[in-house]
Amino acid sequence: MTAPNGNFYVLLRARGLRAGEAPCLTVGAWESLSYRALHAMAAQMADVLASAGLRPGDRVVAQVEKSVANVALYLGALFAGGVYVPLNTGYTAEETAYFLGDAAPAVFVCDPGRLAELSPHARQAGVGTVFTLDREGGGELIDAARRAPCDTVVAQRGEDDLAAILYTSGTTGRSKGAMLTHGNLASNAVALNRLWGFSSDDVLLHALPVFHIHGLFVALHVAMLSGCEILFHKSFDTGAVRESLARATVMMGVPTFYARLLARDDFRREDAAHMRLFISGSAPLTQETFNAFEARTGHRILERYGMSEAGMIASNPLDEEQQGTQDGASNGARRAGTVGFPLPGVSVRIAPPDEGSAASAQAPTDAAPGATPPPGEVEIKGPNVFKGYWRNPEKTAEAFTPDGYFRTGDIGMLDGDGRLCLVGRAKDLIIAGGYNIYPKEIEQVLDALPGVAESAVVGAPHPDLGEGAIAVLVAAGDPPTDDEIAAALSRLARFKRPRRLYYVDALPRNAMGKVQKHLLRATYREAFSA
Ligand code: MLC
Repeated sequence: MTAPNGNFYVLLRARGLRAGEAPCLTVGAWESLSYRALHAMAAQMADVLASAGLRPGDRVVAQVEKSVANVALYLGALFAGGVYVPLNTGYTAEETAYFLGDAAPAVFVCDPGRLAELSPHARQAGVGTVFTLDREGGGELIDAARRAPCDTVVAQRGEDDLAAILYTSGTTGRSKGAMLTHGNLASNAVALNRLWGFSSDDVLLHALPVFHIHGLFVALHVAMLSGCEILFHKSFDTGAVRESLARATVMMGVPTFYARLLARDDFRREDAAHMRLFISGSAPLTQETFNAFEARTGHRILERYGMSEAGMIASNPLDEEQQGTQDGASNGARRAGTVGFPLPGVSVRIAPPDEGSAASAQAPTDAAPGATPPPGEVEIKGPNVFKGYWRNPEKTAEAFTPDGYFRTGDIGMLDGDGRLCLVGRAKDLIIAGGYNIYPKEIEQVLDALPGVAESAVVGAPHPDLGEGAIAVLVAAGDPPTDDEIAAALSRLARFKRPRRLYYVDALPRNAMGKVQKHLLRATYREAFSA
């Protein structure tokens, strides 16, 4: 007897083919691709990848703009049993070279405009085939796919086999690839689809990038499992999004989406009247935005919590009335300041705050409703949790507790009802507009500059992006010119570059010599208020 195919694509395809001619991806006002057509395109992509030498388990690195063809490429990679590795299109050639070297893909797909600068790096990394795909979804890849048959058989995969690698930068050293399995993707997609009440009557407004877990997995998987229509925006444009709300029923976004909608005077209650649900994630949603959005539209934004290593972990309830406490009283309201309850099957516990120090002999406390342990690092276990970091057993071992919980690096607490509230981060991380920025990476570039003795990069509250990066420098002799600093930072993607620079005589340090970043955050908290 053959084992059932654990390839997550089997499930997506079955639901998609059931939806048949129903619209799947709608771009602009008219152009709609049906579920049947999208899955035919995915089969053709799979054939092209396999013909290029891709074998199950091989990586496909994609660094392309958002397009329908990009979605078909992702599905085609799963179909062929490949491991999909999406990259932010903002990465510089130097950054991309690192990812190619680390992932060692059989196939790399990039924008034709960047082919000349990236193909030497692909060659050096031993990439077998490079295809181009442009922002309109045209290029060699799609040309080849159009000529390919669409009767390919979905590659056999086990639930524990890799489906994707998502790179996340680290607090030290280079980026690590979080390995997600077919089982990880399936468990999360099915749980969220139910939890958020998706049906084929929904219309999802999709304006997120598709190189991150939020836009690629959470949004697309949940919608595709229900066979609903997806209004596929290339990027977040408030005017276009406001217009689309009249046709949509659900939107998923980062807090910046909500802040930008609220910044428009013409965004009114009527605009959101057709919507059943607004979901926010990837960065903390402020109480102010939550309240202002409710006052303006009558909608209480549903905040959820996740990360590349674990997909979604917790979510506020969909139903404002039905979620009951142990004693049956209603506590269902989506609450600002909490990310809700752990997803079904996901265990969340809070490690003692000083875990690892000599003073801590206490074992972590289990998440028991009714108890209110003090804040500590959030640790999780469940079918959503990744398999480890790609080719990095050391970082993998560090990331898990001896009893198999993943250390998230976020500081949180569980309230008496079992809701998770995040209060800070153990890891040194800035989240700007939903993009993670790791200060260490920027500090290394600044510290290497002649004229810089040392630097510290921290986040300051930013009205649009939530947080913005600022750099505090200590000069050694003549400080570098603005042009020298800009030239050095040009090695990094633009979104990572600090938006403000300050000079000080010395960085504040504690008795152990560690830079006290909380003091810098306090000193520069008004950096973006002017
Ligand atoms: C763009 N820029 C940013 C930025 N986005 N800088 C810091 N942070 C960001 N998020 C910079 C660009 O480099 C550029 O710099 C300038 O801003 C204008 O670029 P743009 O492309 O015109 O920006 P815009 O369209 O306004 O984009 C902002 C945004 C976008 C918020 C709409 O960043 C976005 O879609 N964010 C969503 C990110 C996301 O999906 N995250 C999910 C991660 S998954 P210059 O120098 O050229 O002017 C995850 C797990 C989970 O976290 O739980 O979901």
